[in-house]
Amino acid sequence: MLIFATNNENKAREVQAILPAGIKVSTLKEAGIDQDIPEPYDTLEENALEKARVIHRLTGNNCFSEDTGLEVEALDGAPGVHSARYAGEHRSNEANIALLLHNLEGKTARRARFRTVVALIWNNEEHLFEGVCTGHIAFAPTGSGGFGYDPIFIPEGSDRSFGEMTMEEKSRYSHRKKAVAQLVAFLNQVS
Ligand code: ITT
Repeated sequence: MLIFATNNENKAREVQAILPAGIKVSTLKEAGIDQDIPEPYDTLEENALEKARVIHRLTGNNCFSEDTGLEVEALDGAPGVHSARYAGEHRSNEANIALLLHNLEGKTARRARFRTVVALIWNNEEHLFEGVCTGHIAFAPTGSGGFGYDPIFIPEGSDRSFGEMTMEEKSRYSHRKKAVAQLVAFLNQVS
């Protein structure tokens, strides 16, 4: 069994749609694990590893996790690793988006990127994979698809936000798709 150590159902849905049929993954919920995993560190890499380590210690299973951040150039990389709690501990997507748009008011330079780090523990060894999607922050939210910051992120090569895309369309550009593609390549090599 390979466990995906996440409590975020949107992430789980996206990752499961990306994985080929031959790679079977259980989410924490499916594995019957009810555990809130801390993300105490200042880098995506350390947080992703910590999540995978907690679940590996608990279950002894091969497992992976991922940590994602939205890095905005004009804000020196913020919200970055703090993306989930940008507007406070209540982790509200609407409040996070409102604060980000507020902090970018009057700024025309709106380049940004999503970065996903996948941490895999496979036969007691740790591996990291990274996926980046560059684009820019819109002036207002559009669409009701996706999750998190999707309604205000327009990937390079499109004029629509992730919020306006289906999951399959988002995956053509996405940070998560690129990181998971590397995970899949690794798993195909070793299994
Ligand atoms: P885990 O259980 O996997 O830790 P999480 O919800 O805590 O799930 P993250 O810390 O990785 O996930 O997410 C950081 C923030 O970035 C959070 O506000 C998400 O909504 C947002 N986010 C992550 N991936 C995103 C994506 O593909 N599109 C838009 N927003 C995203």
